[in-house]
Amino acid sequence: MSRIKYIFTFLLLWSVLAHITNGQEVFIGNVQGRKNLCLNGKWEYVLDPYRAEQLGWIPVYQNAVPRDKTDRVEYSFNAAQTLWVPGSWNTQEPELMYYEGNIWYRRKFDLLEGVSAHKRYFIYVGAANYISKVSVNGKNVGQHEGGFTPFCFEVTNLLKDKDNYVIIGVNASRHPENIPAEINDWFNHGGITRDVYLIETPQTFISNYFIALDKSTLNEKTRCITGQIQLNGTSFPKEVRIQIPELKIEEQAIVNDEGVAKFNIETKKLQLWSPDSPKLYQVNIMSGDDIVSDEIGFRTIETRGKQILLNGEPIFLKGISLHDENPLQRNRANSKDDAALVLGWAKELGCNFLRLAHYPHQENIVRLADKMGFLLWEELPLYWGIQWDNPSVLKKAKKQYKELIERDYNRASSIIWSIANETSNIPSRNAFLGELVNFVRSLDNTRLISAACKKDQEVDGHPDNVYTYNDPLIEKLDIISFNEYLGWYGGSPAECRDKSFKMGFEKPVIVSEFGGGALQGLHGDSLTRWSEEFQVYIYEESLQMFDKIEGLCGMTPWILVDFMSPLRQLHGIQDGWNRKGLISEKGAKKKAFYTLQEYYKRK
Ligand code: GCB
Repeated sequence: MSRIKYIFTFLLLWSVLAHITNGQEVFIGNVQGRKNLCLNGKWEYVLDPYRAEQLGWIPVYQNAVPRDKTDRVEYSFNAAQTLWVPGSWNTQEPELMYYEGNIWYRRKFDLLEGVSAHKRYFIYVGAANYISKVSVNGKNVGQHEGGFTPFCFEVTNLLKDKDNYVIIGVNASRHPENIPAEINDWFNHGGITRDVYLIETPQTFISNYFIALDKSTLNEKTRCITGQIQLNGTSFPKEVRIQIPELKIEEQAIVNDEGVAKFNIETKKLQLWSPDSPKLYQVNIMSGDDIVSDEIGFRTIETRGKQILLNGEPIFLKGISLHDENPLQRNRANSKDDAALVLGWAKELGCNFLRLAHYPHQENIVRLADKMGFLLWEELPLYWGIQWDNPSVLKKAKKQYKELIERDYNRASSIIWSIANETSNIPSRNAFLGELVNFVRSLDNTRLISAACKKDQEVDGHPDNVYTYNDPLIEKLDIISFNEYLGWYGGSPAECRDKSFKMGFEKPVIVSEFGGGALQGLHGDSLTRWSEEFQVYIYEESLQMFDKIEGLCGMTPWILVDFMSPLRQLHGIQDGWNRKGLISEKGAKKKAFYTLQEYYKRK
């Protein structure tokens, strides 16, 4: 072969392989709708608090076994203890309760149908907190940072028919340059906290799709569904097909050189999605021999002056805040049952809206919200102590937001992206969050953007009776949101009567947090701290105070259920739980649950 021909062949081969390389992070949407092998269950684990790997010992990911009786290998998965995946490691073994270091997990698997040369394979992890290193059959395939969003690595050339193993090293330590940073008011559940799958796809496959109602056609007889399908592979078909059987839609869309197909489809008699009527349509997407089906609802969300409009009509968001925890099991929520437990309580409370605080929750809850008719506020853990002037932190925030949007874009329930919680109005934060707002809007213009802000008085230190909101960040947001704990942190509930509100912007308002703590079963008069009666008193006064806000469009009181928090150590009362829930960690309702339920009945 001549030198030129050789180089040309090499380049060609390289460009082909560049598309199918192990270790490449690929986003695959709707994993439950794919052919997959679920790898949930018992995984063996090796504890590695001092990161022994860094000492140059045999790397754990190589899964070594002694060659003979003289050989030294100082770890073994074979006789190791096991942890459940998905699950928080902390509550599975007493000695892991406050462990935040490294744990290496191993899981063996066989491919029942054998490895196919015509297929591609990916390891998908719904979430692992906080940094994960993934290897398959002794080869590193990639690393992911961020504890709440999914990730996926290609492993096509690494698999055998039998005796495969995947090792995932998870590190849960907290650092100032992480998102979230070092201190939070929630439990830092470590480990592989969401589902793990091996996904099988054709050579060219539908990696993701973004489908929504075109809001400019809301009032037309033929409303349009608009979208984009992303293919992944080395060569693409000319067209993809989109079917919505119930609407008798069967359309084709042209695929461009990047594997992207855009479409705009006219519909007749399209029924809109709303909390009262959470209508979902089966949507099938087909490309060559790949087919993915989903259930998608169509709605619009926008603001007009001080109103929030769902499908063009003003709506009041009767909400509650949630952490992504199953309190009964002291675990990160990770299943459909976990989602059903809390959404059942929220329905009983009379809610049509939920704040999924303070980080992306499991996909099951978002999908169930679509089915049950809840509207959602979703957010990233841009919480206390973020390094606003560190460009690598901004990069991480963008990546985490992209992963969240890619996962949930097709969910009608999700209507608000919140970009931060209780951050101070300083130039570096304004620049960081300003850029993040632009980034989020550039990825998704089908939702509203907000952030839980603080009142001006918290920054200038001169509280008075008129609470003002002039944070310049609000200029870039669609909704004014703030957390307000008068009566619990400072002041007494009675002072709520003296307060009024001045908004510096003509925008709708959502009170994103308020409330106070109570130990379920502890009774006293309404001035006795931690009693259920005190919590009721705070709710009664706060609700009357917030009702005075012109443009109040909703609220998400803090919080539905008591949640684990190492910050909360008051013995006999908190014992590691933040007690602001309306329901205890054992599932018993406190009196204030009924106070809010009554208020929502009247709204
Ligand atoms: C807040 C935070 C939330 C805390 C809550 C509290 O403002 O946003 O994460 O848990 O107050 O209980 O103090």
